[in-house]
Amino acid sequence: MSKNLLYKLLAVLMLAGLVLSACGTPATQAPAATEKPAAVAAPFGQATCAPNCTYKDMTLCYPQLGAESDWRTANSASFKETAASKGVKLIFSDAQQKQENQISAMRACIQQGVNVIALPPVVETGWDAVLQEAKDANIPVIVVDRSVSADPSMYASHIGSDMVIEGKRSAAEFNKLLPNGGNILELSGTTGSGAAVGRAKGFREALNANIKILDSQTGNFTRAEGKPVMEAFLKKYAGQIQGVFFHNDDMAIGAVEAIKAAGIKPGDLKMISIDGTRGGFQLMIDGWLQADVECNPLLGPQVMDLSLKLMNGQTITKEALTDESVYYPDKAAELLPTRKY
Ligand code: GYE
Repeated sequence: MSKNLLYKLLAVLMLAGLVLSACGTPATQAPAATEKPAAVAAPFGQATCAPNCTYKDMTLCYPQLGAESDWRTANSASFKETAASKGVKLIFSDAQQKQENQISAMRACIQQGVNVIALPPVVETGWDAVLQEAKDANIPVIVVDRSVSADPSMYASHIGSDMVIEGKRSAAEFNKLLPNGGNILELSGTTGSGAAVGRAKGFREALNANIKILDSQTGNFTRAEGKPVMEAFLKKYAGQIQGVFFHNDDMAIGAVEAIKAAGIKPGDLKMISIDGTRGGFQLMIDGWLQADVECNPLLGPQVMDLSLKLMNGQTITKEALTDESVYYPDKAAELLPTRKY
């Protein structure tokens, strides 16, 4: 082969190499044909039966906070009865008003792999860690009744009453009952609970400036604690008060025992309470309460409806507050037989 021919052959080979490498795909880039489409994440909390899950597929955890009041008893019954009628498997526990018990009950439910946790938080703070654990396990949490201070991204929804409005409604009643002002006392609910915090806030925001709250003590939402708190109040403020505000009917019922024992007659003190239980209605009929601000505990059906939506991958409302009103003595006897709690 002549030198000339060799050069020509080499030049052709080099050109072919150049063309090939220009058409080829660089080694660092994977061929497009073998790329897999990115996996689309299922909506948070969606169950494997989605989109056809029914109530019978549902395991719902309800770590109830306690059994401190008639409101709470009705709330527990609402969950148990609704679950039984719909065929929902309900994991129910009673934390006896202790946050640590609610947290352990939640952890047991996470371990079991329930579909949804509905949490009625005894207090507002201290839920971040367990809410994160539920999130990591793909278990949505619906906050029920009282609120939590955690960031709303930590839970799926909050269903319950507007506690601030309940406080404002209570204040509006005192404004009407004591138009010339006066001194009142407050028996508040469990310290740090969303119900007590919200009611106290709304009450103070709407109370006329000429009505003074001389003192505020917790009765923990129970009859048992309402009575001694009222006894102590009556000793300390005898003759100085015109009214008492109760954060719930059970404390009012306990306190009325102390008030009766002190020889005070119905109507001598203006009294407003919250819940609208049968016990509260009876206090209105007997002349002790001048109004009872409604707080509805029958949340079972709504929570289970939202839980099913979550299981089926649907989006749900972030906050659902119940429509409520105020009851007065004039209709109390007529309405009492119709009361469900
Ligand atoms: O008013 C009270 C109960 O959180 C709304 O808790 C609930 C309150 C209710 O013990 O009776």
